[in-house]
Amino acid sequence: MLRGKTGDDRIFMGDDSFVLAEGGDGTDTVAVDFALDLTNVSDDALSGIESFDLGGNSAAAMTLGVDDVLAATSGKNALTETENTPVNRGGEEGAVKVFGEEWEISSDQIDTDGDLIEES
Ligand SMILES: [Ca+2]
Ligand SMILES: [Ca+2]
Repeated sequence: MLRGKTGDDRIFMGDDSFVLAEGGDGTDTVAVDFALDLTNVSDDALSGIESFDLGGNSAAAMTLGVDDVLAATSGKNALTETENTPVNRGGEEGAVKVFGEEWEISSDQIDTDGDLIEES
């Protein structure tokens, strides 16, 4: 189990054997350096996460569905000031895939230095 605290946490994930990663309060980042498929992970596994960092390894990638976005973000994101909008930092182009027609990945429009995964 990886559990963040009230401050801004950086949670490193080296493989998908984690059971739980709770960001808690604050602006929390999950750093991923492998191909993470959140559609194969319980929706309970991530919570309170505001951003993902795929910049540490060229193999880093992430696949996620709408359920995963909703589960991981746990409401309003302090980075984006919007609901259920995680930020992706780093990674190769196309490294993040989102399933669900109503969601898209858009370039940063605000000062978060990343791509937003948001409702379109
Ligand atoms: Ca935290
Ligand atoms: Ca958080």
